[in-house]
Amino acid sequence: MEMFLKRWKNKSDSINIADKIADLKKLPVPDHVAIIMDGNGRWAKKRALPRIAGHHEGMKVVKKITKLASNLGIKTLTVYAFSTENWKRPQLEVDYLMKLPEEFLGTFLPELIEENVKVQMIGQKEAIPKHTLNAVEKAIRDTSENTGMILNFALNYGSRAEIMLAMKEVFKDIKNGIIDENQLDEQLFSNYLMTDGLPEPDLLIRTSGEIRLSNFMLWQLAYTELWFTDVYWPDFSEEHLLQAVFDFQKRSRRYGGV
Ligand code: V07
Repeated sequence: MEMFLKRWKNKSDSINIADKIADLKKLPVPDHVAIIMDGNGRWAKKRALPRIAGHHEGMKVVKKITKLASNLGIKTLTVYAFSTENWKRPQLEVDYLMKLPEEFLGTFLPELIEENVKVQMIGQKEAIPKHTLNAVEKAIRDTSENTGMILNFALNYGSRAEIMLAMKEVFKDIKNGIIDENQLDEQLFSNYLMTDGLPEPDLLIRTSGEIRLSNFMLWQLAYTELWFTDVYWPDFSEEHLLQAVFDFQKRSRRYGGV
């Protein structure tokens, strides 16, 4: 009996979600969604688990949300996996985090290829351990011909560092006569950012009740709709993403109506 109820519940849940996806697709969905996946440590603490248990649970949620985003027709999903500030965490926690890309891709890369997802990354590669970078770069190579959703990992990413690096490249190109300083405008400058080629996010989601940007995509978020929830990232469900997209469409209708 319990088994039957559980199966029935799951079935009705998924029908419900399929209906919601179909409904949301009747209106424009955001092309680019960016997510600050906060609250993994707090999720673990609440359950008296080690912080790494929260990170591991959070990684599983990335897989679930990637699949849904792809099904919704979102063209780019950027997820903030590791900030330049995160190096300050205890060494063992950093070591664990740096194994997550390998674990994620070890089980999920075949599915990403199957789903036609293209993996990319933004962030400074230099400080990332070789074993981590090798796994990420293999995923980027193996999916480079894919034409579906771009899954963009922000890994060792910080927005001010990104802007400073861009500025230095601009100076270098001006000095070497590759560009003229009179040519420099917002459009040309944005080509020097790590997000070159990607549209700016239409929707930013941040979990876990923090109402800040925390050095994430400062340039790119200038016109982005912001959506916050108190839910910890490991508790973020399909319903939450559907709600965020629904709210985004509601706002677009309000401002879009002439
Ligand atoms: C990380 C899980 C999600 C919550 C935030 C912190 C912990 C997926 C990746 C990943 C990164 C690159 C890649 C494939 C997967 C990841 C880190 C942390 C460092 F190519 N989740 N996740 N990387 N968390």
